[in-house]
Amino acid sequence: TQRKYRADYQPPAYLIDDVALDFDIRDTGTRVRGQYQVRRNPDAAGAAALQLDGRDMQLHSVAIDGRALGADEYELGEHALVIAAPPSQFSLTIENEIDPEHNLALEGLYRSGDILCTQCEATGFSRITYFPDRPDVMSRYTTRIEADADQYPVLLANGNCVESGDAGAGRHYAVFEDPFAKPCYLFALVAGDLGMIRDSYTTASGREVDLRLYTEHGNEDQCDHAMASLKQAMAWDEDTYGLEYDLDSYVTVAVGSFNMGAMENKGLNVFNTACIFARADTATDGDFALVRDVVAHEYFHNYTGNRVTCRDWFQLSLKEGLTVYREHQFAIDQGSPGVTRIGQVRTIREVQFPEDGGPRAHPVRPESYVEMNNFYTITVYEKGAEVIRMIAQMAGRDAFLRAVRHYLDKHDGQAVTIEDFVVAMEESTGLDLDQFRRWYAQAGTPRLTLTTEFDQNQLRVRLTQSTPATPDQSEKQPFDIPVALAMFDAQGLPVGEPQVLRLNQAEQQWQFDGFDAQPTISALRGFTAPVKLDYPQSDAELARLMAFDSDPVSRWDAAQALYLNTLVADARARGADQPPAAAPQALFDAIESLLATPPDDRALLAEMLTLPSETRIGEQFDATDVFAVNGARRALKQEIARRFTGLFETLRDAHAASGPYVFDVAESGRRRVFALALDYLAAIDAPGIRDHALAVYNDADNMTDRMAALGALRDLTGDARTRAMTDFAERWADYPLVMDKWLRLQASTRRDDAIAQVRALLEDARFDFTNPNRVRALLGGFARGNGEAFHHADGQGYQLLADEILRLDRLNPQLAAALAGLLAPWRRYASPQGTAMREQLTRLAASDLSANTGEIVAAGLA
Ligand code: B3K
Ligand code: ZN
Repeated sequence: TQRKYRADYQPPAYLIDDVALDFDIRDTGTRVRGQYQVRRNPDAAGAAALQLDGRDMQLHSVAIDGRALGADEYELGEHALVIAAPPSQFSLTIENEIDPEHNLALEGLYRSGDILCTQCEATGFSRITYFPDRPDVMSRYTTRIEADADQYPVLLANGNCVESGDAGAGRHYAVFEDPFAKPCYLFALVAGDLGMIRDSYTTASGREVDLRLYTEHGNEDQCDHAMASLKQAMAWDEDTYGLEYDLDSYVTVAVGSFNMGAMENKGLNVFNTACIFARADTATDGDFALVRDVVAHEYFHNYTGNRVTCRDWFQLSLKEGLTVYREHQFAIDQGSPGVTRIGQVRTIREVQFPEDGGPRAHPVRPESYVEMNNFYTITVYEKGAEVIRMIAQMAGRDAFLRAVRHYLDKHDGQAVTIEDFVVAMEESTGLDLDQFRRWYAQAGTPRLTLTTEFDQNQLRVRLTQSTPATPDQSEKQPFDIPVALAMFDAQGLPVGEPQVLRLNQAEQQWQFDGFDAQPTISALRGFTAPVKLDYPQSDAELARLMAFDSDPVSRWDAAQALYLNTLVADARARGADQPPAAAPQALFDAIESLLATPPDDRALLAEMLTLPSETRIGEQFDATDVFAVNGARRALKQEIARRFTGLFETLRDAHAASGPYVFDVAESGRRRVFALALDYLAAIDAPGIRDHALAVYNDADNMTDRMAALGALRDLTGDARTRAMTDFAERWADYPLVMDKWLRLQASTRRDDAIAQVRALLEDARFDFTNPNRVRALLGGFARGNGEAFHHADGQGYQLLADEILRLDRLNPQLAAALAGLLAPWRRYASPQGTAMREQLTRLAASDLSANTGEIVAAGLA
C-alpha cells in the first residue's frame, strides 16, 4: 500500500454526472449493475486513463456505450480497474458481485443482524462497485434495489422513493432518486425487516418533512429521544444559521454492528444503535447527551459536509471540524453552557493533547496517509472544532454566522478545501487569517508561559509560546493565539474588563495600569485556544478563582490546577520512592468553602469536586509512571473522602432521587452530585456504603443511578457487589448495549486476576468478537479503564491486547488499528512499561498486518 500526499492532488480525469445502480440481493451474494454517464473533465490535464477503484469483489462485465469490452481492453488490478483511453463522453456499464454475508470489515455492503446496510466513508464504495472512489467526483444517483419480500420488507436508499412493486417469485423492488449531486462516500442502501417510528417536521418556510427512524423490531421504544433530538437539531439550525432541510424525508437506520458512531449519508443516516437508543431504564444521562449530540452532528452535516463537501480526504476537517463546532454550540445551547464546555475542554486535554504529543501527531489538515480511516482522529475532529471556535471568537458571533452562510452559498454543490473555507471567512469577516492558517498546517500543542511583574500600580504580563517538534515536523512557527484574561482583587471582585490578548509572536508583553494591589489573574478563560498554559499560581490564588471567577470553566480549571499541584508533586515523590507528598491545607479549605457555598449548577459542583484523571496527571510528565500517578490520585481521593465523610453523606442524601426520571439539566446535575458522593464514600469503603449502594441499585428507576451504584461497588469485595452485578447481568441479558456496560465494569474492576477475567470474558457467550461495540467495551474498557492491570509490570496486559489485535486484524482492520493506537505511544510511559509496550508493537510489526494496523504500528516504532 502506498502513502498518499496532499501535495500530489490532481483533479479527476473524468467526471460522472449520473449514476444508476441496480442491486439484486440474493442469499448467495449481491449482484450490482452500475451505469455511469462519464465525461472528460475539462479542468484535468495530462493522461486520459479512467481509473475506477474497486477491491474484494468479482467483476462480471465492462461495457462502453453498450459494447462489452474484451479483457485486453482494460487492466484489472487488486485495487483498481483502469481503462486506458476511453472516449471523451460515454456511458459505462459495470456488472459485479459482492458478498455482504462475509464482510466483517463493516465497510461497503455488509450484514448487521437481520439488516443489510452500507458504510462508504471514506472509501467503502469501492467495495460495492468499480468507481472513482474520491469525493471530488459528484453525481446524481438513482438506485434500484430488488430483494426477497419476506426477508427484506424494507428497502431504502438515498433520496425519494419514486417507484416500488412486486418483482415476482416472492421478491419486490424499490427505486430511489436523490436530486442532489453527491460524492460516492455519501451513498447508502439498507434492506431488512425493520421496526419504525415516525414523526414529521415543518420547516420555517412551511415544508413538511417526513421523519422515520428504523431499527430491528422490538427496539422502537428506545428511539423517542433520538427522534426528539433530531427535531431539536432541525429547529436549531434554522434559528441559528437559517439552514432548512432540503429533502422530503429524513431517514435514520440504527444497526448493532457499526465501526463508529454514525454516518451522515444524504437523506439516509446509518447509526450505531449506541448513538440512537436511550430509554431511562437502559441508558445513562451520558448516553442521552451522546445520542442528542450525535443525532445533531449527523443532521448538521447535511450542509457542512453534504451540500458543501471535501475535495479530497486531506480536507476532512473542513466538514468534521466545522460540524463538531456546530454540534458543540448546539449542545451548549441545550443548557448548562459552562459544564458542556468543560466536557469539551476535557476531551481536548485528555485525548487530543496526548495524540498531538505522541507518535501519531498530525496537523488538523494532514499532509499524508497510508489508510484514510486512520485519520478520523480527535485532532481532525475536536482540534479542528477548536480552530473554528477561535475564528468565531475573533469574528464575533453574528459575523461568524454570516461568514458560514457566505461559505455555504459560495460553494454550494462543490467539493472544496480548507483553504477555500478560510478564504470565505476572510472575505466575509474582514479578518486577516494569514498567520492563523498555521493552526491547520502545524501539528503539536503550543506551550505558553505566563509571567507577571507588578510594580508601582502597574502590571506587566509576559507571554511566550513554543511548540515542541512532532515526528512529522521539527521546526514550528509561532501561532496566532487568542488568550482571554480577566483580573480579580483579593475579595474576588473583577478589576477592569476581561480581554482577549492576541499572542502571535514567540514572546510578547502587555502593560496594565491603575491597580491598588496586585490582582489575581484568570488566564485562558473558557479555554480560548487549544494550548498548554504554564502559569504557576499560588494555592491561595487558585482557591480565590475557584470561589469567585465569573467564568465557570475557569472556576473548574482553578480547582483542577489546585488538585494537580498536589497530585503531580505526590506522583513525582512516589515515582522516586520518596515519602508521599501531602496536600496543603489550602486545598481542603477550598473544598470546604465550595461545599458550603456550592454553585447553583449542580453539574458544575460535581465537576469541581472531580479530581483530574490519570491521563491528565500523566500529561504533566514526559514519561508517565502509571502506578505513581494512580497511587497519588487514589491517596488524595481517599484523604478528601476521609476529611469530608459527613459532608459527602449529607450531599448524597440531599441529592437522592425524589421522583421519576427526567433528562434535563437540573435533574442530571443532581444525579451527578449523587454519583460523585457515592464514589467518594466508596473510595474509603465508608461504613454502610455497600448496603447503601445496593439499595440504590435495587430501588433506582433509571440506568444513571444504577450505574452510579455499580460504579461505587465495582472495586469493593463482598456480597453487595456480587448481588448487584449478578442481577444486572440477568436483568439485561437481552440488551446488548446494556451488557456492554456490564462488560466494561468487569474489565475495569481492580483485582489481581483482572487479566484472567478479561481472557475468560473473551470466551463468554455474551461477548462477540465480530461486534465493534462489544470489542470496545471489553478490550477498550480494559486498556483504558483498568490502568493497573493493563500496565502491569509483567507486560501481560499488553500481550493480551496484542493477541487480540492480531486476531481482529484479519476480520476488521479499522477496529484493530484503533486498538493498536493504545500501544503506539509507548515512549510516553516510564519503563518497564514503555519497553514492554514496544515489545508488543515489534511483535505486531513482525506479523502480516492490514494497511490500517500496519500504519499505526509503524508510526509507533518510528
Ligand atoms: N463521517 C462519519 C465518519 C466516517 C468514518 C469513516 N471511517 C461520521 C461523522 O463524523 O459524522
Ligand atoms: Zn462528522
